[in-house]
Amino acid sequence: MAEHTSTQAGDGGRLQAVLSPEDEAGQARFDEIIAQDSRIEPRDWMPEGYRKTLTRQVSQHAHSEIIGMQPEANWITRAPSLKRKAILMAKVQDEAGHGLYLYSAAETLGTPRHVLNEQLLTGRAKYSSIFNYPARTWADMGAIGWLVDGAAIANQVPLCRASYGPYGRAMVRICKEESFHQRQGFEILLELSRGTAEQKKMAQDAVNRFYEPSLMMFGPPDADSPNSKQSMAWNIKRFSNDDLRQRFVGMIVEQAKVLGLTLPDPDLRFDEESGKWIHQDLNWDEFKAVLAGNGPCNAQRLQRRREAHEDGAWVREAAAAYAAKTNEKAA
Ligand code: BYC
Repeated sequence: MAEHTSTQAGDGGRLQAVLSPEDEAGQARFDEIIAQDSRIEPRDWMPEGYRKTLTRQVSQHAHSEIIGMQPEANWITRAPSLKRKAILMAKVQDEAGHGLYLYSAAETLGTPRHVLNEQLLTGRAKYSSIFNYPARTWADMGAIGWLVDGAAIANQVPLCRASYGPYGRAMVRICKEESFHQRQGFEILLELSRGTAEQKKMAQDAVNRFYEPSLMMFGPPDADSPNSKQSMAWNIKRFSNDDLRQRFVGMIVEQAKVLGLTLPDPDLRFDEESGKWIHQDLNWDEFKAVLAGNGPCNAQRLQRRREAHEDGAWVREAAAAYAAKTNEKAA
């Protein structure tokens, strides 16, 4: 483990990390597993950088699921029918479940959940930029399902093959549920698009507002993505941010036609020569502002999360008391 690692002056007087024989063997085994495209499990030796990167990505992902419940939960009481309400409630509950699988996967890397939660509540941890945009109309439930869950699927299906076992396995179930979410969003938009002129306008307006933020979910352009190269070398990420964004654009262009809606992008076209979709330049200044906490809803999302955490204190206390009692009895 890294605790055994010492440093000594190397060539030119620079300090170099020296691995203990135990670490050297661990590193060799780790490299072999990665080269075989096989899986690392929690008890396996892993480099500290790998552990850190995964803890960062998996916990950010978990936070995104939990914060991501808010824009939709906001519409449960205003869903237009009992059927829509039941479906939306099931979807929001699914997101809570995804958060739980992902926190559990992150904990296997050694950081306890209360620490991860603290990072979220104090605003130190990131979560997906998309959830800092407001859900203004019922049609936004359609646009979020179609575009946000659609982008999530495009990004997450390759993560089912992530080299870290608990993360990859959690992603399999999450992706199945995300597919249902995407379809329910598509179906909401389809119904609105085939409805009155006013309903169609509402659907188009929602797509207009969520198009660009959903493309930003894939992260910064490859040239500005500090983590991609190493994460791909470790078989955590399988495709670059731009490659996944491309796939997503190709997917929604066709689906928009079926919906009878347009994508608000005057530059959108397929370039035969490069085999790539050309889309408008995304507003990366806005993306940075959202990540820095200055998006339209950052403050509200965190405040609501803090309140929910406080409101849930009695549940945690009751669960801890029950566990203590059960342990006492067993002893
Ligand atoms: N928002 O080097 P990069 C869902 C950060 S779906 C916020 O490319 P990486 C859901 C990035 O963390 C959404 N931050 O990073 C759907 C890094 O920050 P630090 C969640 C972003 O990790 C429906 C920095 O920018 N999905 O949950 O290689 C309903 C540099 O970026 C974003 C996942 O989390 C962003 N959009 O690639 C409810 C999927 N993009 O930590 C819920 C798993 C980048 O270095 N995660 N950053 O300071 C991933 O696949 C990757 O972490 C990313 C970023 C593609 C997001």
